[in-house]
Amino acid sequence: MNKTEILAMTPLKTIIKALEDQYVVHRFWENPDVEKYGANIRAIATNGPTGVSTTVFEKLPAVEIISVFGVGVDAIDLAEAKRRGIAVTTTPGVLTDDVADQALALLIALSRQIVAGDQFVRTGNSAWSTFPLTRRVSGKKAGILGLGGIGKALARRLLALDMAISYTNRKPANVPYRFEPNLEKLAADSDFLIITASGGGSSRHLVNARVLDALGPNGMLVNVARGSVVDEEALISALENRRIAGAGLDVFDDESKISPKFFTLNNVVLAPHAASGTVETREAMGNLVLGNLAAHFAGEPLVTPLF
Ligand code: 8YV
Repeated sequence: MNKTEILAMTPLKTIIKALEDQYVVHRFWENPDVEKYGANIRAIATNGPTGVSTTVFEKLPAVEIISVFGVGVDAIDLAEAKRRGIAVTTTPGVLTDDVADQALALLIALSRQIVAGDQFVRTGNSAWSTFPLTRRVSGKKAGILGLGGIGKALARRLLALDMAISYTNRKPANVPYRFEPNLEKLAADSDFLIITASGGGSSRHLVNARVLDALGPNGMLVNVARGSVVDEEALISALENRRIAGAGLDVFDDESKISPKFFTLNNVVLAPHAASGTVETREAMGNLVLGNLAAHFAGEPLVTPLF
């Protein structure tokens, strides 16, 4: 029997071999000319930030399923997928703890200047040399933007640090934290503003210059969600002019070419969109991508369908 043809949008390093064992895998990043081979593609495998562009999507008339290696679906035209009766699956649950861990790690690294301290020691300073004082984390006020599974997992971690937790969300959740519907007010009342909201049109540039000014010169921003939630120009200006104290960023506006302006700032801690990037989680995510594709082509119920 001929192998089913699928399209991988990005290298998906941990599962590409398994995919290639079972399917004819067209590698979009090496061969983006989908007109030439798109007619027989029955599935798309992609990750959260890459999704699939509308122009590629419309050149794939036979697609039945999009299996996402991640939870974000902001880079996929979901309405069009629904209209065409295409199933979409993600990898919910398995990355929640890692992303919450990364948010906490960035928050502490930023506030306690862990990266600068490492550089300080590596460049020959003794432990008795004077390193600038940092800012306490425990007992501070945290504002969480987006209280889904990841936001809640983060809140649990922050409770262990005796933080007072408030959040902005589309609607109040059944949690013992303070709901603040106004993001500017949340920022004004927070030492740390942490973004765990979904990306996409409805959250685009929610964190703008006004919100950053409300966070203020002692406030710090952490983003493990999507670069698009923040107005990046406004953020860079606020960081350059010390209108906020600092930012810990795992995500950026253009992740294929991160703005070099960040590299000259000493009040940022940067990570390469690595929040879900542990061996354990990437293995679990890969298994879900493979499992969803296998279930679909076996005519069985999908493991983790979005729809
Ligand atoms: C990426 C993510 O999928 O889940 C998401 O939406 O952004 C990440 O987990 C992961 O980095 C793979 O590229």
